Amino acid sequence: MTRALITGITGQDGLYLAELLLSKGYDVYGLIRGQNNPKLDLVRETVPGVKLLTGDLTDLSSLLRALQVAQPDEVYNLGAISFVAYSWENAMLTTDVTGKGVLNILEAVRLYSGDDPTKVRFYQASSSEMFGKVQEVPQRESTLLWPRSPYGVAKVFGHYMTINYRESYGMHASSGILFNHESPRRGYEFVTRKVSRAVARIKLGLQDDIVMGNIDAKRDWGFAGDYVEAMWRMLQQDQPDDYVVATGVTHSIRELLDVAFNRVGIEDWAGYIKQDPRFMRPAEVDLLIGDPAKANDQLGWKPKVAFQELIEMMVDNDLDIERTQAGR
Ligand code: NDP
Ligand code: GDR
Repeated sequence: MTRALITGITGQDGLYLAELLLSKGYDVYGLIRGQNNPKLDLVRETVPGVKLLTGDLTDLSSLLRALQVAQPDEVYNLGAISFVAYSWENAMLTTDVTGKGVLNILEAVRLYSGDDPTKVRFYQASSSEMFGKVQEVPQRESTLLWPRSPYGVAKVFGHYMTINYRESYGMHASSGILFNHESPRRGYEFVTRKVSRAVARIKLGLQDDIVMGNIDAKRDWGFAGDYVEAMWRMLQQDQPDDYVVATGVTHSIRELLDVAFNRVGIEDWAGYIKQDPRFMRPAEVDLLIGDPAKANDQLGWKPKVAFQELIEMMVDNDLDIERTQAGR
């Protein structure tokens, strides 16, 4: 039985990846932090087959202990402070977790692996946010990185550290440069989920408007359930490598608003939107669009869920949640 350890098990991707690996017959371990993590029950209910271990990416010894218990063949490092806006207000914490945390887990895996650097296959959750002020359209594996946020800078550190451990020690370490991916499990702080919930609440008469930041930014949005499949495929390759994972299609936040409001029968949404500098970023990433050709060719990976279907799925899910809560 293949054994896997996932950091970030309480997050959107951790849950989808755990479901995927369990469905493939893996023995799955998840790293959970804190002495009373509020998401513990959610993980236990969603993926009851996962064995939970306590640990934190800032604590090297906790990572070593987790590796010794899990004895994994594959490690997926999904743990991070992942909200870009938050990273300006907590730049050092973001650096410690999202940046240095990668070094900690790479070092833990190296020490755990002893004389066999390929004993464990390692996946690093890199991000399109590393492209920041984009130097090429669309963005591919070779595009120059130009991060625009403390989060993006921390991810660049983790990305290059992963490459460095591969080149220095011969580790089977791969980095997935994933573009935005969403789902009904997305955190409410991210723009798609903020919009899907607010639109559901407006439709049900529970909310009057949505206060937004920059609605002209463009993102290449895919479905998280599709993207975890690409992570797994990377670790099944004979050779470790880096891959862009994206749909190759970009949409503005205005288009996101169009699809979400149309789903509940509202065509003219302008009157429901307020803008507030509070949600504007000190440096914005204006346009992201990925070229997934390498992942298509080498991993045989293709996204299945397109933008409109994704947003409609999220709005429908939030309508159900809000209706249930309002009925209580
Ligand atoms: P989430 O924000 O949903 O999940 C982040 C996870 O990291 C949570 O489980 C969180 O645990 C955990 N975490 C936070 N701090 C620590 C720490 N100090 N030690 C260990 N774990 C910690 O993110 P996603 O699931 O959306 O993303 C997964 C990964 O992929 C992240 O690294 C993210 O940066 C990256 N990524 C995401 C993209 C996306 O569009 N979703 C795109 C590209 C990259 P807790 O619940 O305890 O806070
Ligand atoms: P992003 O996602 O920063 O791309 O990072 P987010 O959904 O937070 O923002 C996308 C774009 O929407 C604009 N925006 C708003 N964003 C939020 N959150 N709230 C608002 O009210 C709002 N109004 C406009 C933003 O300015 C931005 O342009 C996500 C995270 O999952 C990262 O961890 C991951 O690495 C990248 O995607 C790829």
